[in-house]
Amino acid sequence: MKTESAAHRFGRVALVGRPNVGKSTLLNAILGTKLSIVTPKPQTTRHRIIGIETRADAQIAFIDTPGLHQGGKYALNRQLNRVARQVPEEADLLVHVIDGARWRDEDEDVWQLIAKQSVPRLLVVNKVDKLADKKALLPFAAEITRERPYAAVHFLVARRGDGVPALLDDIIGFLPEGPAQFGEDEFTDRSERFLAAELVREQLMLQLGAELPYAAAVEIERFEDAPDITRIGAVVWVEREGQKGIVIGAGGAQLKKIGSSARRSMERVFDRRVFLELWVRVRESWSDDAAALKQFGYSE
Ligand SMILES: Nc1nc2c(ncn2[C@@H]2O[C@H](COP(=O)(O)OP(=O)(O)OP(=O)(O)O)[C@@H](O)[C@H]2O)c(=O)[nH]1
Ligand SMILES: [Mg+2]
Repeated sequence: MKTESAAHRFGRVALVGRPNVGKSTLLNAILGTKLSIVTPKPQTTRHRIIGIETRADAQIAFIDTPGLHQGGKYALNRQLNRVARQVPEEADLLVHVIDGARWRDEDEDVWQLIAKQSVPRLLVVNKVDKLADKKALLPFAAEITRERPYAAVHFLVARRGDGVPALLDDIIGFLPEGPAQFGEDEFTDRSERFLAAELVREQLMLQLGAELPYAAAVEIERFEDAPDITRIGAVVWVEREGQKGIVIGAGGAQLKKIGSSARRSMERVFDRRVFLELWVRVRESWSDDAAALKQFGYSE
């Protein structure tokens, strides 16, 4: 019997959903590497980040997005939602991620957004490990899809990678035929400089409580590659003098802890030694200031 190899496929796949449902966790699980930062707090992702998966038969450019949300009142919130709203327009396939068997108003907002696109939509019910009653899943999915035409539904535990290979196979089947658009060894559109800033912000979000994670932005001032080490200098911008003290901590202990965790993540991701210096500075109400958002790389 003659075997014919399937045509090569290429497509852009947007990961969309409200904040905190596991979009970035899913991206990292698909790529098998850490690209997008993940924290238990909503509004972790602030940028459109492309992660490229290259296989023999297909190349897929996954686009991670900020969670579409209600109620945010600052220019930063509007910018995050602007990115979340734009991305579906450039995708060949939309993957809508939700958290367990719950459908909130913000999930409905995402559906309303993607329903306008003429490309296929997949529903990913993530975090099914948290559900005590797994029997509720199928009736829930049937109810959601009755009036909302998703092309398929997948149940996932993105944090453990459960369900990810089957989802990936399904995604490839929906993509148009076409040649690869990125080099074989390219895995993102983002620079190491960008990833370094994100890894510092991840530690700020993980280690600081209350409102501080939302008041922090990171700007890389120095990024120098030497043969044996990369030297990175970064500024943590906060909105008020009092926040500066919290980030620095007694005797500088908090900032030191943030810095050493971020440095270790960078060494893992970049696979080389890193020397990291952090400074904390105040930029009054930056998250509601268009010029500051631009300076910190939030508007493209
Ligand atoms: N129990 C469980 N937790 C998960 C799973 N996937 C992700 N999480 C957790 O959910 C939280 C949010 O994950 P993220 O990947 O940052 O979510 P996101 O949708 O990218 O969030 P934003 O960037 O804020 O929009 C983190 O604490 C993850 O570890 C899962 O399958 N099961
Ligand atoms: Mg995210």
